Amino acid sequence: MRLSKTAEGRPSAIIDRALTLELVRVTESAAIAAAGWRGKGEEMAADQAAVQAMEAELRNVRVRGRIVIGEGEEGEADRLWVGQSVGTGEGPEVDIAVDPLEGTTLCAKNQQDAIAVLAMAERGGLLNAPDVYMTKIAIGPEYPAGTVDLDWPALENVKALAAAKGVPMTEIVTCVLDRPRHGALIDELRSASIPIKLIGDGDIAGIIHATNTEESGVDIYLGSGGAPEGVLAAAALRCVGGHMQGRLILDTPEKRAKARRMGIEDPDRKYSTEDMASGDVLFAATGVTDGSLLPGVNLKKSLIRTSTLVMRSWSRTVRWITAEHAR
Ligand code: VTB
Repeated sequence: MRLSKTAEGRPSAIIDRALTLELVRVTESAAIAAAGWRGKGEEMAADQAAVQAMEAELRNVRVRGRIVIGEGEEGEADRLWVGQSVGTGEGPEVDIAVDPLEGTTLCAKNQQDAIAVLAMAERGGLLNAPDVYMTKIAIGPEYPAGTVDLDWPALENVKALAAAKGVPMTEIVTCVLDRPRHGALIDELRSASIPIKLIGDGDIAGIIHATNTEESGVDIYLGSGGAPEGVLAAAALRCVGGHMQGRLILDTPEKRAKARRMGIEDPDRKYSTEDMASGDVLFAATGVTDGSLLPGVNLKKSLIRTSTLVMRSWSRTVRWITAEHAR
């Protein structure tokens, strides 16, 4: 993955860099728990195992943490609900977004790219997004801001990106979640022979790939996915660079009311990466199944090997940590 040496802002006095390793332990633990459920067709059980392990490991992290993206609202989820306090209760006040098992279906079917994910920021640094859909667009850091726009038609974005990259439109690889709701988008792209990498789940990885074209082959991410995943992807992009925009899809009065309860005043707001994840941000993801982003948990006879990507926005440090855990 490319590194930009132009760190933004200042090192946070709040977030201690030693916390990065603490976060690795948290996502490792969730991934190992979920790995026991790979290929067993039990999405709920896999998710519950990851949630339980992540919550338990978070208790050891020296922060006064508050979950802002979690498993549901208080009363809806038993663990890692929005508003839940986590951490030892000492140390910095931080906000935490979690997806203990991103891609439960991928894990249940033992398919590529299930990951355990967590992001941490200073209090107030992560958008408190309701569990609704979000339309998203993302490209890499090598393009100037404004190269593409969420409000332009898909083909216009592909055209603008092709011009900026200096290649024909038909060489711009788009990444889209394979869903019936994307029928019109897919038809539009196909009508101009634009290649589409259709993914079954896992748009956090899809968005990260769009920022890392040389390795992933993906130029742009388009379409709608979960809003919580959108905030987690924005946290990742603050660390690796890239441009992302998102807008919540609040198409019913219930969803708008829920968003309002969560502090969202303007239901039509177009969010930038910074609007979704600001200040100093840490991001960690551990592979559950083998994938394009990370190898999965490797259960060996006497040890368990995990692979984790952990990064920090201030320093733009990207670490790939392979760990061996005794069984
Ligand atoms: C995406 C994807 C997730 O949900 O956000 C998607 O990243 C959106 O919801 O892995 P739908 O499945 O309803 O389209 C997942 O696929 C599952 O959480």
